[in-house]
Amino acid sequence: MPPDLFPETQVPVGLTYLPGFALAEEAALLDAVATIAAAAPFRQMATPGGKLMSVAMTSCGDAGWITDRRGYRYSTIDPQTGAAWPPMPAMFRDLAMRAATNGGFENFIPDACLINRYIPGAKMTLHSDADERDFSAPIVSVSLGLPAVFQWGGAKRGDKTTRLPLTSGDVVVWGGTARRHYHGILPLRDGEHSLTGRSRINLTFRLAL
Ligand code: MD3
Ligand code: FE
Repeated sequence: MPPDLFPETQVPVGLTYLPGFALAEEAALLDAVATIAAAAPFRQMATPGGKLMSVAMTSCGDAGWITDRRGYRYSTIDPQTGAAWPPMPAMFRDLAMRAATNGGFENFIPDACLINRYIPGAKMTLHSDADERDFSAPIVSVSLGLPAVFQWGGAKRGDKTTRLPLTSGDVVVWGGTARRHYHGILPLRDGEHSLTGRSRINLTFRLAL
């Protein structure tokens, strides 16, 4: 194919931004997060390098994402409680599936939801999500509470990054090439949100197992 017919900038990356897609469900989603956290508390985990992450995490569904000195991985058991993760609420799965369909992924059925909690100053350094079994499935993210600045890189860690503000109710479907891109969250700015107070909650729906 002549390259000028399909320049790099027009290659479909598989990223679909749905601003405000979850706005009507904000309060119900946060209620469900509180129920999940009552059974599987938010916790700051250590990276394999031994550093405590600034983001507190929990999970629901068939598997949860964990990290410790042995590495990053999915586990069907919450190591903190010794029990299975709380089940994924039907409204979580429904929202993720509706968003995925909007992004062109009609058969996405997530089996895991990682729940991240940021307080002012908390951040997520540039990384690529690589612990899932099947990269052809998208990841659906839902932002709740305080706004954050998302950092969007390329296929390699050193690639140049751009910034995208994410506010409460925003949903993004990350599929195709976008699925392997480096990304992160800049240190959260202090503020007050009517439903979450001084915090941001992010849900990511994944096909992990
Ligand atoms: C692009 N979370 O949990 S959500 C993560 O806001 C994570 O808590 C951030 O990165 C947060 O792994 C960003 C947006 C996001 C999530 C997963 C992705 C973007 C992604 C996976 C692949 C590509
Ligand atoms: Fe990520």
